[in-house]
Amino acid sequence: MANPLYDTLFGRHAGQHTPFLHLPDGGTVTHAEFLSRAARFAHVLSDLGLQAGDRLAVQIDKSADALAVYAACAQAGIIFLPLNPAYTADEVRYFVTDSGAAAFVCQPARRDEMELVAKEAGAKLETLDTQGEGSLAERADGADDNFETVARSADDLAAFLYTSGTTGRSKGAMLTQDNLLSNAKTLVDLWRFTPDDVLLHALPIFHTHGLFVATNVTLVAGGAMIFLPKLDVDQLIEHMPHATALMGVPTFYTRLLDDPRFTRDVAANMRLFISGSAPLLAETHAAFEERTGHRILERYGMTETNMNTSNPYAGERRAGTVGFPLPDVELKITDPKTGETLPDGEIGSIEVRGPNVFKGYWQMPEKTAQELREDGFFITGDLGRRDADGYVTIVGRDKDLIISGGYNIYPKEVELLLDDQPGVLESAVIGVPHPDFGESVVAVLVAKRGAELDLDQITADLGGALAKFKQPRKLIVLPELPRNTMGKVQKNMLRARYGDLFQPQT
Ligand code: MCA
Ligand code: AMP
Repeated sequence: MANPLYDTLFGRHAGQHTPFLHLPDGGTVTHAEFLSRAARFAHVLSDLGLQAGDRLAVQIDKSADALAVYAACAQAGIIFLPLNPAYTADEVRYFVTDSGAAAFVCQPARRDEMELVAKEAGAKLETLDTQGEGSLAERADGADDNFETVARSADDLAAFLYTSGTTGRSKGAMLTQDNLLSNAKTLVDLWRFTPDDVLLHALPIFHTHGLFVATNVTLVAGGAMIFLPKLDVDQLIEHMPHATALMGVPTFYTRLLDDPRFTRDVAANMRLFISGSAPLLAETHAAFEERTGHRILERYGMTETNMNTSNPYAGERRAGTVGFPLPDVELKITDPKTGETLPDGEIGSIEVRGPNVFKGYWQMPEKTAQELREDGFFITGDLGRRDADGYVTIVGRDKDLIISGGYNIYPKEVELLLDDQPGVLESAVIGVPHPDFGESVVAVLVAKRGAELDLDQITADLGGALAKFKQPRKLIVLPELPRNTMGKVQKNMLRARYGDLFQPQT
């Protein structure tokens, strides 16, 4: 029976004994092996009672098995909800509960911590690690490796990805099969992926970039991946001579450039370097070309939309721009106040429409209506302009958002926790330039009258509540926050004042 996502990404490779994943230990997983593992997981999930349309939340480390669970969800019609392993139990509780997940798979080492989370959410708890251990893996070992694919249509939901909000409450972006498939097919054509491609994959697989862009594109093209657990420059340099393409956030490229062993020779077999998720500095673009002879191809996307724009494969890859709208994506620049379309060259709100645009936020009709217009245009919250020759440049954000190493941090979420700390009157969380992560988190605190702030205690408290990457790298105490005449905190003044906090001292 038809299931476009499963058939197009996975099913088409049935019976193929060619490599799909090259693992860092030298092992290889063929397409056929991968599909039988996925089928086993699909049996386990349906034996657990999960049916098409149910949500499966997973917070596990990257591995071939972890990817097979994604394929299993596609095959069984289950909505896949991946979560960053860095999230604390407090953070996870919200996602598992809000999504109404029928089951939750966590790392075996965190089972005790997550038992209560799963219980409160009414979700079954299973475990899986990177060594093929854990209750889910054990069940899969004994399951049948042939699973009858559950029929789904292109409009059915395939995944929920949670994206934080400016109000501090995360929203579950509902992505359909067609959202994912249309984008993957478009990117395969645009970036000229073929079965000969070997993608160096060092991104996490719980976000759009590593899961839907990198993995789906490779699967649609029928290529293979060198599947590394995380970014490790030693490993990138070791494996690059056997790869043809790399996708990374800008930190990948700055770290490669920081290593003198990364040379033109190391990159000689590569045909394409792609960057996204955060702005790539023009100087990184130039330094990379000088070192390797390659011009990085920068593209722009979002959790809610997959990819929206890309620099051209054959034409000029213009540094500092995110290129042109994808062939099936309409993009307009609008006045943030009136929504009127602005002429080329003017800065405004970036809005996009196309088969890539999500269905809405799970159980949040008002939020959906605020951002997704009735005519299908999605208000991205990014500010940009389009040149006369069509290149789009992102100039800033209309949303209060920090992007650190490609991870999004919504200041409001951190501020709400800081404001609850003993002695804190108010707080402002800002992003300041950081040489490695692009931006880094800084918190500015104001104490209540007569109170003495215990910054070590505050840091420790935040540590228990927030994933490490969201935690402020620095806490600063001021007598008051700068405000405009309307009483609004002027974060731009704080950003200017602390802009060189992480810059190397000369
Ligand atoms: C790790 N740490 C971080 C970050 N990552 N801190 C701030 N920002 C980060 N991004 C912390 C850890 O908690 C740890 O703290 C220390 O830094 C080192 O941890 P480690 O795991 O070794 O970090 P790393 O391997 O150096 O990771 C940095 C990284 C990684 C490679 C930049 O964060 C990464 O892979 N980022 C990619 C994220 C991504 O895929 N984004 C796409 C989202 P301590 O040492 O103190 O314990 S999708 C998206 O944005 C849209 C759709 C799009 O357009 O793609
Ligand atoms: P997320 O919500 O994690 O999907 O992050 C999406 C956001 O990342 C976008 O709204 C942009 O602000 C940012 N982003 C993605 N790609 C780029 C890029 N190439 N340049 C600048 N910002 C980007």
